[in-house]
Amino acid sequence: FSSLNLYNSFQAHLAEKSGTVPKAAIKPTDKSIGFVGLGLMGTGMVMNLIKTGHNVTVWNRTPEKCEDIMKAGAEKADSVFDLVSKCDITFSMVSDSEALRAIVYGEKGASAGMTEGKAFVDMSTVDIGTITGVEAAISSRGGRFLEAPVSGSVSPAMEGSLIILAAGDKEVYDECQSCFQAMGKKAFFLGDIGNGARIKLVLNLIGGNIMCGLAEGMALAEKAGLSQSVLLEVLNLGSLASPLVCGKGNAIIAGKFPPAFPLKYQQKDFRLALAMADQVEQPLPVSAAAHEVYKRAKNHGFGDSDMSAVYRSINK
Ligand code: NA7
Repeated sequence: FSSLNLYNSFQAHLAEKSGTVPKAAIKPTDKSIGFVGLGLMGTGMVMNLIKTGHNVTVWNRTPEKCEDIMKAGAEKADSVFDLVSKCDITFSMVSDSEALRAIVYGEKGASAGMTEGKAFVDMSTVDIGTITGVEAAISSRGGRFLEAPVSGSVSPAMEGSLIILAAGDKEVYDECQSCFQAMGKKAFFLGDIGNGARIKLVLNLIGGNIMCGLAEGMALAEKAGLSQSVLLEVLNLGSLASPLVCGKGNAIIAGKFPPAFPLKYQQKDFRLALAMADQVEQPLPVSAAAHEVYKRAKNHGFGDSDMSAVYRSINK
């Protein structure tokens, strides 16, 4: 029994415990897969699809970003229309609602390329109105639609350990299983369209609030002459320990904020979550204040830095 066998059986045991499928055991669907959006998230996600044997074609607005992916084995399409026409299932991972509308509508867009039975799966974080509009546009052409936003930032996208929050067409969800196993560690089916976006916004609202609290605490510690390193060590040993507190706390101490989750997207998600709260008449006074903190940080020029750069505009 070699150590590699032991490792693989350990991985399989871990996977069984956590409900995930080990990457080597994934049986890729024979459907042709399209992918739009080779940004920070999309690049890792596509690489994991390719590595697990999926047949992938890509399109990105800035075509140069397709080059490395093509070297890894993907084909390239000339437009979103071309991509959707060639593929059975097309995924998208673009920046925001506006970007999703830009790739779906219009004569070179995804809805124009839809025919009976094809599927479109959006994995971006967008507002609920945009998701329901896109679903209607895809369905009106005979296509099937699933929303599948993700929990997790760049590292989980690279590792294939995202958490996938899907809603909409259950049949498409089932057909996407090998892709979701490649990109994530667990996928949830949440029922009606909009529920994926809703839970994603709630999650990011919680994460953004925790980040603000951590940044204020770290700033207060420094102003009070306390060691931020000791504070973080204490946090990491106690009930508040989490990958977020540890990772973002270290970023604050190092003074380096490379984008794992860009601050501009954290601010966008606060905006969308506050709009959702308004619709269901849920007051969110703490989140409304935190949103202002992110808006100010964006105005201070930290939009493209990681969300933890909110510390910079708090500790002035
Ligand atoms: P990035 O790294 O900012 O990448 C955004 C992607 O979206 C990138 O491929 C962009 O193309 C694409 N994009 C943006 N606007 C458009 C328009 N108008 N048309 C077509 N394509 C567009 O974002 P992340 O990967 O970090 O995040 C993606 C999502 O996950 C987002 O919803 C987050 O909230 C969570 P480009 O390369 O700039 O030409």
